Amino acid sequence: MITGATSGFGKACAEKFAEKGWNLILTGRREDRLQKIKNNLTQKGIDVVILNFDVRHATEVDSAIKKIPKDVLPKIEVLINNAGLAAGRDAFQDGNLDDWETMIDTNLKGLLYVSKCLSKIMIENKKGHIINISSIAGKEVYPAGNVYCATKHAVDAISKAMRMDLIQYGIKVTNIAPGAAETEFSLVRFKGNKELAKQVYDGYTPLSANDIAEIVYFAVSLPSHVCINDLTVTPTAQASATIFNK
Ligand code: NDP
Ligand code: 8X3
Repeated sequence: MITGATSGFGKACAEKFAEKGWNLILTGRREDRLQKIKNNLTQKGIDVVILNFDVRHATEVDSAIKKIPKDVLPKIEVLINNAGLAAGRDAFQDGNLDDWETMIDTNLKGLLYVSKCLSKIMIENKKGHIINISSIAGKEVYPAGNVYCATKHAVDAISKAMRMDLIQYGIKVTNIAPGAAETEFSLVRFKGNKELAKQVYDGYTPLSANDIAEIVYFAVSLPSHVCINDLTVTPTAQASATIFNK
């Protein structure tokens, strides 16, 4: 199951896992995109369940997960908690409260709601692997990154906490912390401003969504006794959240 599969890392993970023959549960708010991805993968022989919901609302999460067909539940092996976003890049004192709520509700609370439901299914199944997509922003703080960085630090912390509590059920938890990757992320962060979004990736080669999908797939395909706890990946031209070789 991949949250936020309509774009970027989530869509690339869907394509990578499908290429390897995995059946998928794909989620997101943009139903047209989910349907298009489903049609494409179904033609390749992959079974795809799409769940159209907003991770910010616990009741929506709960009722969407209840729609997963009963025969699919025992087959759920992996949850990729990917849905997330940055909204704005303002100094703390100028922060927009709606942006703050959106990031906290999506990146932290949404991940918690989905994981609570799925961890129960994985406990029933007596196996599972939860991959949390955090960020370099969960390892470091940068100017005007404030609340986004706080939500990703929280993902880092909750990954450690989940690993401790789920260890007794043999469930793996992997935290992945990417640096700059060119997806729709910056377009969303800068609210559709294409020029500002483009500037983020000017002068160096950023990571691609496919790079992250390769890494997620690698983490999932390791033997059952091996668990990558935490993995930070940046473009070669990025040494920290703020140091780039441009
Ligand atoms: P994209 O904007 O390309 O994709 C984000 C995905 O999240 C979309 O599929 C979107 O689907 C989904 N999403 C956002 N809000 C919600 C919501 N409320 N409910 C359900 N789904 C939602 O960005 P990326 O692929 O880059 O981002 C994926 C993850 O990676 C995020 O958690 C991001 O913070 C993280 N990340 C990104 C980095 C980058 O540089 N790109 C680096 C490090 C981490 P829809 O709009 O259809 O709901
Ligand atoms: C996305 C990468 O550096 O913009 O999480 O926070 S960064």
